[in-house]
Formats: sequence, C-alpha cells, structure tokens
Amino acid sequence: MKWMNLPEEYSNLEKSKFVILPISYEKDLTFGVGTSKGAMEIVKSSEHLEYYDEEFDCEVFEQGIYLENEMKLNSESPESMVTKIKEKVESIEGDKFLISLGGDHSVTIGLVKGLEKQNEKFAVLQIDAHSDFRDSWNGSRLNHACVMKRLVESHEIVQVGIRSQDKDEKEVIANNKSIKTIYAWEHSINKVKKTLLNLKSDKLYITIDVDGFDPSMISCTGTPEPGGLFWQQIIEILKLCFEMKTVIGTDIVEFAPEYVIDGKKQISSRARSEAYSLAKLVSKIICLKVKN
Ligand SMILES: [Mn+2]
Repeated sequence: MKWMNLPEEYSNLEKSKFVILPISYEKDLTFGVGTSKGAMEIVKSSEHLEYYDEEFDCEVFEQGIYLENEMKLNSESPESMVTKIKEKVESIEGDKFLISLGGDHSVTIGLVKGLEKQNEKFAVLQIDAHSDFRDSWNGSRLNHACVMKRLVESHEIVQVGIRSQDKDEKEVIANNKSIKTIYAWEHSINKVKKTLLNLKSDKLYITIDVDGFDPSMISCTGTPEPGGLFWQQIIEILKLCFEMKTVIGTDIVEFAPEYVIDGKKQISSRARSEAYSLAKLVSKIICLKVKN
C-alpha cells in the first residue's frame, strides 16, 4: 500500500521527505471503540486526495511521501507500546518529517520520546477536547487520559480546543507554568499567537486528537464533545505553528471509524467521509512543512 497510491519515485523511503507511520493501538477506551482501525482507514482514503493543494499552491507529493508498515500494538502492554514506538521513531532519519496516524492518544508518549533523541528541547501543541492531565487512569500512568501529564514532565505544553476536564486537572494546569490552555469557548487565533510567542522552545511537536474538531466535522471518536473547533480554525492554528516555529513532527490520533451493529463491526459512510477529511489534513500539514 502507498499513501495516495503514489508511484514508486514519489513513495520510496530513500527519496521521501515525509514519513507516514500508521499505528494500531487501543487500550481502555473511555467511551467508544474502534480506534485501532483509525490509521488504516485514513490511509485507504488518501487515494482519493488531489495531488495539488490550491490553498497553499503546493504539489503535495513532490518531496516524496513514504508509508511505513502499520505498527500493530494492540496486544502490547502500555510500557512496551511506548518503547516500540520510541525505537521506531528513533530509527527514522532526522531529515525526514514524521506524521503518525493514531491509535489512541497514548501513542503520542512514544512518538515524543522518540523525537527527544534528535531534538534537545521542544514544546508540544495539543489540539484536543480533553486536557488529558490525569496522573493515572484505569491503573496506568500511560493511558490516553494521562498523555499530557507525562509529556509536561519534559516539555512546555500548549492546549487548544479544551472543553472537558475534571476539577483536579484544572487545578494542576492552573498551577503549572509549563502549560498554557486555550479553552474552546475562549479560542481566538490571537491567543494562540501570543502563546506561541511566549514559548521558550523554538521547536514544536503537534499532536491532534480528532475530538478537538467539532463533532459536526469529526464524530467518529471515543469521546466526542460539542463546541469544538472547525476545519478552517484548525488550519489557521497549524499555519501559525509552521510560520512561527520549527515543527518537528505531528500526529493525528483517536479516530475511531468502526461501530458495532448486531455484534458485527462496520464502517459507516460517515466514517469514510471523516477519514477523507483527516487524510486531507495530512496534505495540509505536508504543504505547510514544504512552504515553511
Ligand atoms: Mn481527547
């Protein structure tokens, strides 16, 4: 399988600037199911993408897009999942740009740890409905609800689109200077700009939990929350990030295209359309990296 069905000269590892890493992993989902199929559903829909992006006047494929084999990690413990992803990321050459497709949000812990080897200091921008700041969840400190709590131990964090958290998380965030939260109901592009300006790190990793989108845009996710961000708002946030910082990698997580009906797992036409939107988001990320 190839991203966008690209011919060999634009999809071999050696010549490709961009590397897409699909990860299948889901543990202890809070509400819905099906995240483990998310990555490959996005890959499948990429064959319908245009080669050209008119918004950024960019030929998406030109610098090469290599599709890694899917990492199937459902049977791994959280600790071993993190180690395997970290080692995989460390094995990717530093001049390539990583775009990982999710799995549940805990995969981001492994992705960020993997990038730490080649990047001394970087901040993490998180687009998400949830702050993911629980210290542990369902008995694990590596659960998807604890991701940002783990990452803030070594990185500055910017959260955008947040609209669901518990009281303890709110207090932890308020008392930690390394975290800046822009709630969904107070979101403005100027707030994002000011926050990026105040970061000490020049490098930035971006993690996109698809529930950061409003559910009218993306509904196939474990815990959809009303009042989210819309397509163009997220593109504007990404534009700012790429213009103001050196973005070193991104992930798109928590897409859950499957639902169960009469005991059988199915993928709805709605899920297919959302998978296409997320594949297009990958195109936009590629264009922004090429342009900046
Ligand atoms: Mn979330």
